Amino acid sequence: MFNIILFGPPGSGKGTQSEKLIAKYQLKHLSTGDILRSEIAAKTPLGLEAKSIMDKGQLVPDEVVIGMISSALDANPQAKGFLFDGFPRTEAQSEALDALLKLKHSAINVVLALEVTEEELVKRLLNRGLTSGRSDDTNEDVIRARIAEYNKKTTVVADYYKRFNKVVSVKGIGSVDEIFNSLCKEIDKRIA
Ligand code: B4P
Repeated sequence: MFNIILFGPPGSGKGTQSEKLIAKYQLKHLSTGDILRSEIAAKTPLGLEAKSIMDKGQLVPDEVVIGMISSALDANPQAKGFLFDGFPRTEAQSEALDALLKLKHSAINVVLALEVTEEELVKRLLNRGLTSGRSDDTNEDVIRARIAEYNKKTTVVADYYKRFNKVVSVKGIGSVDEIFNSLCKEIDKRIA
C-alpha cells in the first residue's frame, strides 16, 4: 500500500488536489470533512452534533473522527493505498492513524504539506462560500477561527511526522495544475 497525507490549513487546496491525485494514483480518498458533511446532510445524530461544532470553526472530537477513519479503513480491504485529506488534525489522531495502519501492516509513506498565506486562505474560503452552501465558509470570523484552530492544534501533526522524516513542503499558491505537478513529482520520487 502507498499512503499519503495531504496536509495544510483550511482552504489550502487539499480537497481540490485530492480529486486529481486519487484519479492519477488510484488511491482511496478519505476526507473527514466530506464524511462529516454527508452525516450532516443525512441529519444523523453524529451530523447534528458535528454541525454545531463545525459552524464555530472548531474541531470535532478526536474519538468521533478516529472511529470514522477506522470504519473506512476496514471497509476498503482491497485498496492500493489511501489519500488522507483533512485527517489527522491533532497529535492524538496521528498516533491513532499510525496504530490503525500498523494493524494492516502498513504506514504513512509521505506527508505533503501545502504552504499558503493566511490572507490567500481567507480570500479562497470567502469566495467558495459564495457558491458552496457551506455555512463554515460564509463568515470571516468563522474562517479565521478555523485557521486559529489549525495553528493551535493541527500544526503539531507536521511536527509529529517530521520526527519520522516524512514531511515535504509544497508551494500551495499558483495554478491548480502547477501545484498538482509539484505534488506528483514528490510522490513519483517515493512510489517507485
Ligand atoms: P475540511 O472539509 O477538511 O475542509 P477545509 O479545511 O475547509 O479545506 P478543503 O480542503 O476542503 O478546501 P480546499 O483547500 O480544497 O474541514 C471542514 C471542517 O470539518 C473543519 O473545520 C472541522 O470542523 C471538521 N473536521 C474535518 N476533519 C476533521 C478532523 N480530522 N478532526 C476534527 N474536525 C474535523 O479549497 C478551498 C478553496 O480554495 C476552494 O474554493 C478551491 O476552489 C480554492 N482553491 C483550491 N486551490 C486553489 C488554487 N491553487 N488557487 C486558487 N484557489 C484555489
